[in-house]
Amino acid sequence: MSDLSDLIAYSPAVAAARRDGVPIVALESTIITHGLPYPDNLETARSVEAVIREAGAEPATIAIMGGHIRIGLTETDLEALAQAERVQKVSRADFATTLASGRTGSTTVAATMIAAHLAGVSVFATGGIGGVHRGAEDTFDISADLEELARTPIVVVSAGAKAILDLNKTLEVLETKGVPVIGYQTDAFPAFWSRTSGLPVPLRADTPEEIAAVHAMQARLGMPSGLLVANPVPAADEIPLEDMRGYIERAQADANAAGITGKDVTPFILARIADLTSGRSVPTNIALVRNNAVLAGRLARAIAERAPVP
Ligand code: PSU
Ligand code: MN
Repeated sequence: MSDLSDLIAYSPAVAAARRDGVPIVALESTIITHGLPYPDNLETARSVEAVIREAGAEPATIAIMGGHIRIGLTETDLEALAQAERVQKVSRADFATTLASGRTGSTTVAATMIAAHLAGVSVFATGGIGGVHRGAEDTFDISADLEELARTPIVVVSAGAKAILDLNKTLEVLETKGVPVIGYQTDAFPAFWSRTSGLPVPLRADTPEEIAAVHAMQARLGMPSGLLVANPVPAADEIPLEDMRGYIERAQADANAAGITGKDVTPFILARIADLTSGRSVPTNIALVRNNAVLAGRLARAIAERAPVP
């Protein structure tokens, strides 16, 4: 690949971590601009960065700003992003356009994977990935996150896919595309706010070292795909699926009635669920992201401690 160093801008903290060999964990920014309301979004971004540092790694929140792929944001950047309105939500399809235009874009799971890979970061913590939407047989609405997992070798730590999706179809597509889906200390595929979706998870690991070994083996085999780690929300923070089901159906029906389509669907439904649950879903969302960040920090260390892939 051509030299991209003029396009990539590391924050001072991330540049220092690279110099000192501290493992780095990527974080997305769409969750800040489109996933959570202000000021919960800013508080979450800060606390997620803090737990990664506690785990002995350096957080790198990723965004596109001023014609640069920003790897790591300063406190001032984070504050600006958390309060900004009408920020572009960037996936693979609009990555180049946003970068070329000089506008600000927040990165989805797919775009964060692209940026992390360009920056040599292999572990990424998020809340939940995008997937196959309910009714996709009519709308064809399938998140670009799934395609990215098939083609970019990043370990993505999630609480599964958002329960607003068709989780069964999401798992089917991941299998078709050759993406390992590994339950962390669980045999059930988690459903974001809930510890279990009732669906089995295809693979299981009980330690970060096991996951690091799978990542290394995929690299050795020249397999291009990423790896999805499904880490259930802590029991103390979960909202059981039975409680969520009604809210999800209502939010989906509201989205349909309001004629919401395309990339607005996910943010609309998440905001609607926050309203319908009177904010109860938001603390759970924050707890699961923090929980994923802790595991991602441990994973980044486990990967760094392995002998480099020949
Ligand atoms: N998880 C959250 N909130 C979010 C998202 C994930 O808790 O806002 C974002 C992620 O950035 C994910 C995106 O990549 O939603 C998926 O959007 P779409 O379905 O349009 O691909
Ligand atoms: Mn979509």
